[in-house]
Amino acid sequence: MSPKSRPSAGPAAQSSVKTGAQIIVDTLIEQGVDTMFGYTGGVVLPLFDRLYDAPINFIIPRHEQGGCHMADAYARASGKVGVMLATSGPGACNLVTGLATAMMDSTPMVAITGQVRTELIGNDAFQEADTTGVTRPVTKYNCIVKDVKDVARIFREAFYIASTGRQGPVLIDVPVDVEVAKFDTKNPVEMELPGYRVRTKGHARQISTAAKAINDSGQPVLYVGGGVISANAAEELRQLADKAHLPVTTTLLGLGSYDQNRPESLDMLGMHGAAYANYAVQECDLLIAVGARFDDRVTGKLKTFAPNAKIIHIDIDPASISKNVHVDIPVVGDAKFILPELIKEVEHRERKQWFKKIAEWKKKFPFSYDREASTIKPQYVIEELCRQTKGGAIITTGVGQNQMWAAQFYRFSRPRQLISSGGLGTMGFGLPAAIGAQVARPGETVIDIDGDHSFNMTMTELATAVENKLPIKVCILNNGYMGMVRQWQELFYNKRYSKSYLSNPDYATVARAMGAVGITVDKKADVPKAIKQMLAEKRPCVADFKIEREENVWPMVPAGKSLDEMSGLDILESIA
Ligand SMILES: Cc1ncc(C[n+]2csc(CCOP(=O)(O)OP(=O)(O)O)c2C)c(N)n1
Ligand SMILES: [Mg+2]
Repeated sequence: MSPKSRPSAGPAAQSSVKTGAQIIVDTLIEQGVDTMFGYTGGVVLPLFDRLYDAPINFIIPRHEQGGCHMADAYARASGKVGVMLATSGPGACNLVTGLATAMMDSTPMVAITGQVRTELIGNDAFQEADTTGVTRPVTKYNCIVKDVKDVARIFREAFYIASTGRQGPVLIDVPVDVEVAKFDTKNPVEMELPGYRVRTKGHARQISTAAKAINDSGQPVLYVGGGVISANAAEELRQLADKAHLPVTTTLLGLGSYDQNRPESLDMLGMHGAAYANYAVQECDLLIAVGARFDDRVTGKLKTFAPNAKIIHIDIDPASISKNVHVDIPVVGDAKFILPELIKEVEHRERKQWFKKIAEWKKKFPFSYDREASTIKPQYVIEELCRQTKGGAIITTGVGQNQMWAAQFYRFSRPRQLISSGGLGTMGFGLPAAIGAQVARPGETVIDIDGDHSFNMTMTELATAVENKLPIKVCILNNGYMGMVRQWQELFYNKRYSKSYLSNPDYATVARAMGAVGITVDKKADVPKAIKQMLAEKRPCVADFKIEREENVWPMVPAGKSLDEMSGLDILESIA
């Protein structure tokens, strides 16, 4: 039915007496929501009825997990709160992976779930699941609304909690009788969060202590995480690095917070990070962590992590301080406020010896691969993508080797440019994330660099991209294998490739069947023109690159080893 022929909402929409469903929609609009994702079902019908003519762009995924990843990526790409709506029971349960993904990567999201009637809760009613129980560990906060008078307050609180402090997903469960109950909304409502405190400004003395440590350091490293991007503090970070003259390494989620084309960039650190970043961290005398949480993929063996370094940790989340690594100078607060204060007190230092050492490591161990190979190397596909998009595309990824190669070989220069599941490592994130990012940033080129098996998990969402006319590009680095698992089996299980191979469909045919463009690329010489065609397509486009099947990601810090105990350096050195 066209919007013009829709039956009107009627005079009830004008009155201050409103249903819970109408209050929810009004609160969403008040919170600035103009786009949301959701899937219908019995107990959310009153809410969907109110959304019928609401001024909200509504995207329907093919599976609630996909919708949750879309809302997550929409938030990461836009800086706004992502909103996802699902029905009770199976719909709500399908959100769990998406919520856990958002939780681990601190994405601001509000998930709304319908629930069975209040009087039926606990009765094993049809499509009943204990949604707040199931999602408690994977949300920053969740609650069930039991009374219509609380709807507006709880929804405002949800947006506030999701988007302040260490951001994260909040879930509100709404029984269907609360959606239809009426309430007079003429009195204003206030949030009631007496126990929720957010520290924004850092402690002045701690900031001065940090500045002194930076000024005194001969071999510092700035170690930056996704928190700098969430805080919209990339510009302040650049100014700090510039003024104090600091080399900068980032985590996977921190990529884009600092322009990788700048000479001070050490690129990504950690398990598959740059050798020069890992060596610099191991040899530094001062590690300045900003919005990063010392994840095990970053630190390697904790006991020997940055053994000579004094550690400064700037973070909004007090619970992250000294959680994994002992911190000498903690500064709790928002990087957006703290970095300008720090900049005032730091001084320029030449650090000639230190930068010389770093330049030597960079020269000796760059990210590299066999450029002369006759097969399609995945790294070549990504380098060519980066070249043709001039490093300007928004990149989403699957999980596995594809994700690590994307991080190593695309050059990120601005925040919110890489959208990847870091903490949870969720295969199937890439395609729905590309959709969410493209919805958030309509004019930009959005490319999902995916693994074949990651793509298999949520490829049904290609239909969502087609339906919404989103010109996303999907580059499948198709090695047939669950490549990262195969790599571990090669290195640690004597090449016993147990259950890490599955046959795949012909992706170009799948894409065409869904109304997208499909391209198969099986010759190295065809890579540039296939990418050119893909970038020119107005419709969603899937390019299936049949890559070298047993390529490995180097370097690699084997689990439990120190950051400087990298494998594969001999390979990098020999082809550098
Ligand atoms: C949902 C989910 N299930 C299982 C895993 C474990 N896992 C990590 S990487 C990987 C293989 C990924 O294969 P593919 O998407 O083809 O990427 P490749 O490594 O080949 O680039 C698996 C199974 C995961 N990360 N997520
Ligand atoms: Mg694969």
